[in-house]
Amino acid sequence: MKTRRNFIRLSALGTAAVIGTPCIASEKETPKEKINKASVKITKPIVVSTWNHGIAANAGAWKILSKGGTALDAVEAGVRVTESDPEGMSVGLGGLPDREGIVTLDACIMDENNKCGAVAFLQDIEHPISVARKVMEDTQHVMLVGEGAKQFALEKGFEETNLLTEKSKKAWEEWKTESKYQPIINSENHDTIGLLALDEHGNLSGACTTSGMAYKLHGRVGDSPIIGAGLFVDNEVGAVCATGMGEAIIRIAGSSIVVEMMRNGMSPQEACKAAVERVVKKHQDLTNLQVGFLALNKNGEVGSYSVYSGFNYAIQTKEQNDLIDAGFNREWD
Ligand code: SD4
Repeated sequence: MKTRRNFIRLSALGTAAVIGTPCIASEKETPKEKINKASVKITKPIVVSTWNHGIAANAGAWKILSKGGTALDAVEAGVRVTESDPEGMSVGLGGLPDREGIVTLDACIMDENNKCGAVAFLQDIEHPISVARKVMEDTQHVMLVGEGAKQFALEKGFEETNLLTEKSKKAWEEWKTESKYQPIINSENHDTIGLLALDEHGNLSGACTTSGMAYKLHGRVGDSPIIGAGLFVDNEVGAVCATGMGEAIIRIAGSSIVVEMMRNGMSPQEACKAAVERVVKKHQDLTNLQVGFLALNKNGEVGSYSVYSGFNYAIQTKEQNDLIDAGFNREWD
């Protein structure tokens, strides 16, 4: 991971993309007052998303945001681009399978009204994010999994698709011979897309979708479909998504604590950094334990931080279309 990504490096450790004018707030203000202050220049619309594939995903979201569309429509459209890309081996079509050679997908979506939907362990459906949205909009539930999720998708008109491409199948076959069928967790085999948007109307939404950790045990579900872990949105405060080793993100309720820390006055960057420090504190063995958070607050301020160097995110506004390095706690050994 250290060497394979090309970055536009804006600054060293602790990079924050503060697009709006930061507010100068008095000690007495509540966090809500601080972020809603009239003097703050809010940057909107804005879309941010994880990793290099975020550039194409943002472009998909931007088509909607730039025409005054909603953040919810934008986040769904954005990550659908990644889900359909057969070259991306960690999301949707072309995603690396589990150790049985089966592609299983996790996704969730959350809007400005705290409505949310999720699917986990879903198979043979190219757009889990759209199934998650249907769960949110057409049912009284938040999450459907496995066979039930697939059945629901088929009933809603989604088509069955073989998601295992030749390339991914070949990678899995090579992995099987070399790894003796042991799941490997490392930084090279997982790159979820999490995408957050603030629309022209000032509303936030987020989406997160993945094929999860490559060669995982059959049945394993990561953080990405879990509201509060892989994604959390509170329209009064901000939106957060996570990437990396899902187990570590779930253990600290990752995305929800970043939102809470922003609610209590931290900037997106400070909150992502604090959550990463919590991950580091709670895990004695940090071998290959990459976790990254990406946060967007109500003012259009962005922050991102990871355990190890190498995490980056894409940002698109009227003025900007870039890939930016996240801050990080340590270099890879
Ligand atoms: C998971 N968090 O399944 C996902 C994988 C990931 O970047 O984010 N990769 O654990």
